[in-house]
This record gives sequence, C-alpha cells and structure tokens, in this order.
Amino acid sequence: MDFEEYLRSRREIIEEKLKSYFPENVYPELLTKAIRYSLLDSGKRIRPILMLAVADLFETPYERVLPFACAVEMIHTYTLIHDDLPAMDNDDYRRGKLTNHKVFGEAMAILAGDALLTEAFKIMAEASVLNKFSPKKTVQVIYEISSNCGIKGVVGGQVVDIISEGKVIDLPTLQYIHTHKTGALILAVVRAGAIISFATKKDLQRLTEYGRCLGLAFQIRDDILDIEGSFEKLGKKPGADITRKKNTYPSIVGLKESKEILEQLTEKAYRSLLPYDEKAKYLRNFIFYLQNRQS
Ligand code: GRG
Repeated sequence: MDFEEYLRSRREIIEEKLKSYFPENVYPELLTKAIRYSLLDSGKRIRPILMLAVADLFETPYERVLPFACAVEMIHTYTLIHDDLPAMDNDDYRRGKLTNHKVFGEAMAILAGDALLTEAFKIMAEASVLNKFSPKKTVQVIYEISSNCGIKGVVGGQVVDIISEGKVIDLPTLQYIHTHKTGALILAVVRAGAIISFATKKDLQRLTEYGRCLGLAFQIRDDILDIEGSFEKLGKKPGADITRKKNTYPSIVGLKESKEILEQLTEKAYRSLLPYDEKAKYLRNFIFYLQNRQS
C-alpha cells in the first residue's frame, strides 16, 4: 500500500471508530452536538494514524491500539477547542469552519473539551480490560498519555506559551513551549503505541528519539506555515502568530534557519529508524509527510 492510500484507509478506520463512541442524539444532545462538531469528519488524524503506524512496526493488530489512538485524537480535539476560546487564542476558524465556541457558545465549548478529555481516559480504561492488558501495562499506557498531557506536557507548554506572548524569549524557552505544547502528545502517541506492542527497552529508546524529533519538527513546520501557508490549505488565517506577537522559530532564528533546523530534525528522526526494515516504512513516510505538509 502506498502512503497516500495508507493515510486514507487509516483515516476511514479512525473516523468510524470515533463515530461509534459518539452517536447522534445522546442526551444532553447539545453537548453531543458540540463534541461531534469538532471531533468528526475533520482533521488530518496525524496522531492516531501515527500510533497505528507504530503498531505496524511491531506487527500488532491495529484493533488493539485503535481505541488508544482514538482517545489521543479526542484529547487533541479538546486542546484545539480550548485553545480557540476567547480566553486563549480567540480564534473564529479552525479546520475551515467556525470554532466550537462560535457555534455553541463558550460554556458548551469548554464542556465539550472537558468531556472529550475525560471520555478519552474512560475509553482507554475500557480498552485495557477488553484487550486483557496486565495491570502494569494498563498503568504504563495511561501514565504515558496523562503525563504528556498535564503540567509536564501539553498544559505546561500552553501556559508558558501564553505567558510569553508579546515578550522576548530565548530559544530554550521556545523549545520548551514547542516540545511540551505540541511535541508531548506526538511523543505520547509513539511511546504508547510501542508500549502496547511490547517494545523492548532499546526499541522504546529509538522510538522516543523518533517521537521527540517528529514532535518538534511538526511545530516548526506549523510556525513556517503560519508565514508561508494559505487560508485555503490551512483552514485558518495564516499570519496569526505575527499578529499575536507569538514567539516562533522564524521570529527567533529566522525563516532560513528554521528550515535548516527542520531538516536536521528530519534527518535525526530518519536515523533513529535505521535499525528497522520495511516494517518501519510508514513511520519513515511520516517524517517526510510532516516536513512537507501544507496544512
Ligand atoms: C488548551 C491545554 C491546551 C492546550 C492547547 C494544541 C494546543 C495546545 C494548541 C493549538 C494551537 C496550535 C495551532 C498548535 C500548533 C500545533 C497543533 C497542535 C496544530 C494542530 O494540529 P493538526 O495540524 O490539526 O494535527 P488537525 O486539525 O489536522 O487535527
């Protein structure tokens, strides 16, 4: 299967599973509508597909990791809904349509995000039982995902991002923001997929290196796209970082050096997969896909 076909087929599987978790008309319907509005039929599904690609490396049946992959997409969607709120980035558009709070109001958007985060952990707990994970594995996987989402992960990164707006910060602080706000969830996806797949310590080390490089590269590409991207492809207005005086790689090291750093991270991620054969081909494809993405 070529990579385009792989992405398409995996997206379909993920879409179906997500729909099954949130059927229509469940009481309270307004909450269900708000959740479905942001979660379904949109987004590139990079994080869940990446987890399935890690499972492929270890020949783990995708059904085993699918609920965890969907749970991470739910967590990702919660962060996007909350990030768009007036108290945070105050955005009107996301994924080419009005943001959740613009359609459902702030209270419902906050609650939709809260529900997505909470339900994600319920789904992971249920799947651990269904998959007959040992108590140790269950705790390992849930620890991996929760620790990368909390103070030492996404939320911590978001806080430093917010308090740094409009200020001059140094590169290590920007690295902290990027590796936590964005990189942590990507790292969690890779590591959790490996843990579920009974990866050895050595495998986990290599994949941690891969996940770290990919996570930072993803955000640097995002920074570049904010300068070079278009509304049609991004589904939101480019230039938002500049308007909001956000610190980005281009604002601190310049556009040319940002591209060079992105290239270095790409090479490093590629090198971390060298010990693997064809089974890592989708993980390899991911590196170049994220390096060159237009949306
Ligand atoms: C609210 C706790 C909290 C955290 C928010 C994720 C995040 C932290 C903010 C989103 C702001 C942003 C644009 C970050 C850049 C990286 C990123 C997460 C981009 C969106 O991810 P994609 O490109 O989006 O995978 P799709 O729409 O394809 O799912």
